[in-house]
Amino acid sequence: MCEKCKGNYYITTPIYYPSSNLHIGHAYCTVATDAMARYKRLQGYNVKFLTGTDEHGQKIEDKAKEAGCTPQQFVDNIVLGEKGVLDLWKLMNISYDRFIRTTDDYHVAAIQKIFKRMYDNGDIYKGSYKGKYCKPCESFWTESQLKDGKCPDCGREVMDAEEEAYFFRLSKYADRIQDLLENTDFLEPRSRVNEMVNNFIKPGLEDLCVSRTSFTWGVPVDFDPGHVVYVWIDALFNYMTALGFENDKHTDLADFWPADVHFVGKEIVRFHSIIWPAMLMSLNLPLPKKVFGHGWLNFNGEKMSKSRGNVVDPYLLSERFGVDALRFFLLRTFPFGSDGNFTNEMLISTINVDLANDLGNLVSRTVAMAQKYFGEHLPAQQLANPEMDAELVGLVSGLQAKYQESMEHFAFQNALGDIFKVISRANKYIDENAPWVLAKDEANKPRLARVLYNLLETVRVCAGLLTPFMPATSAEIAVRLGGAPMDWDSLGTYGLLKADVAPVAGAPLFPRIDMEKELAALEELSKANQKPAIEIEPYAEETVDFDTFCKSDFRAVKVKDCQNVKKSNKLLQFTLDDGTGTDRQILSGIAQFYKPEELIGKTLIAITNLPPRKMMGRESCGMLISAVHSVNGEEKLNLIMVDDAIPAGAKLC
Ligand code: ME8
Repeated sequence: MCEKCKGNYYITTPIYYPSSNLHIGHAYCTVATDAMARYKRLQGYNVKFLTGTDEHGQKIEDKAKEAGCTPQQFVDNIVLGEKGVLDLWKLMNISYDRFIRTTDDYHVAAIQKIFKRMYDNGDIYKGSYKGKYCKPCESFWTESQLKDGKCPDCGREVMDAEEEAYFFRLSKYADRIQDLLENTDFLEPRSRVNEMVNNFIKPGLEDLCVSRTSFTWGVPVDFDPGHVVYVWIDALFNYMTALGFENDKHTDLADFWPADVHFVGKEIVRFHSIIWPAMLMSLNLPLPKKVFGHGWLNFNGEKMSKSRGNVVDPYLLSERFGVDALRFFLLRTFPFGSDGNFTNEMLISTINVDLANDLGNLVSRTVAMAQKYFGEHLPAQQLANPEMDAELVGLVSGLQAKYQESMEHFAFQNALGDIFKVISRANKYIDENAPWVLAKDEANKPRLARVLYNLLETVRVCAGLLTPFMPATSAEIAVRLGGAPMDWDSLGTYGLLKADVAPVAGAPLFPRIDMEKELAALEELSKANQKPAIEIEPYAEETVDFDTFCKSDFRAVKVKDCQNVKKSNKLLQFTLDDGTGTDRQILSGIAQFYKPEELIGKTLIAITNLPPRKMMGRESCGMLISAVHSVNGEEKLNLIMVDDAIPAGAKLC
């Protein structure tokens, strides 16, 4: 630790599943962690901010298979590829100090040692697992833990699972965990403690299944081939392997463990507040000082999910509104511990009200007036008016302490709320003191200079305290204030801006947005960006030998007539010219996709040597060939239509 530092501070985000590109919900936690890390650095702490990706597990293996690549190629693309995880954190100005990937060699080797240590100390033992498995969550559940027979975390269907597996003696640690949760501040907010104790500990903690044999994309259990380590063990220990636990790649474990805080979303609090401390207890390791479970962002009242097509794209939003505005909005609007509802209207209105009107106007009016009335710099001769100034000066002087109190409790919304109260008060102070009236009389110049100084000093302190949230904006404001000091100590003292400050004008920091036009533009963009989810039928696994295939007689047929079949919603009855001179009748269950009249005259393909079948009392001699797929879960069907120049009866071969 350096001599000047206040101490070391270790903060982490969850490591993200690179199963698809990240959305604004993921960015929410990372932006919050970044704000906290920057705040601690501003205070003078030696900060280690860890983030990364959690790359193993069946979900990734399945997705890679679907994409036709190896799991490693699949995750590499989402982590390192264009607009991938690393690009996103760069765009969002995330100041992480270390990025871990659970596929990193040093982490894999460390997890093997950790697993073996718990096996050797008797906390991991071999048994057989029978239960329910939620594939998307990669979680095993007992019957009693299910909610209405479904996964209690995500509400999706679970499947039966049985396999030989290793177990971790979680039950052994139940009392110690309950004590930790109930009698310390380990887990916050407090409401999450009740949730954990009542839903998981009181019903009885069962031993945890910690290995899998049903897939291979994971850390192999080196002493028992065929088993891979449960992805949550692999994932949770990232917080320590990234510092050098059980590896030589890093060497800062002694400096930074135990972590000061893990920020995690509410659905993974269970893993972090029960399983994680139990495993650390098993290895006699110090526990992290705190786990904070933040809420979820919904979009227009619905859960953000790719399948619902409502995922908010951080790239698009940053491009249109700027990264700082987006970062600010996320932490200004939603209390960190609770769920929030993201809407584009709220985003635009926050930018217009707080950033364009309040902050942006304060900066540009103050700088413009200083330049207009005094030219290059303010005169040092200034006249205070305690009666007029006391309230604003008092608010600015006390701001840092209030802000610190909120930041220490991760109450970002309150910290920002306090800053913006001061900004509003400063705008009111302009109206009360009417600099444009003071400017009319030369004798009032010292008073005018002090009014402008008070405003510039207010801007300095507010902008300085905004640094963790809007780093680029704060840096720009420091320039506009002629290189004003914004270090932590200076932000707690009123009057450190030089009296003869030379402010610098610039373009509006946050131009006002036309709400209606912007909403319409976003709507258009989101439509254009929404890729339909197309699903195709799985390919047949069984092969057909060539001679059998050749027996199928495919022919071009022309539709002479087509009718709905009475009392059937599905069937169409076709009268077809098949080139033989005798009409052929085929019935086809495609009435929901076509109106009979639109098919008359078309040339289709039929397989003609199927045995005749009766449908609704009518004979069908063959089958029409069509292509099927589904879009966003809706079934689609297209008859195969060919060039009308192909004569009826032409054989396909
Ligand atoms: O859970 N609003 O990864 P993940 C707020 N790999 N937060 C959200 C959100 C939303 N709409 N959607 C997701 C994992 N998150 C594990 C973590 S840590 C050892 C392993 C948050 O990519 C979610 O709550 O599914 C979680 O904290 C984080 O994004 C990563 O989610």
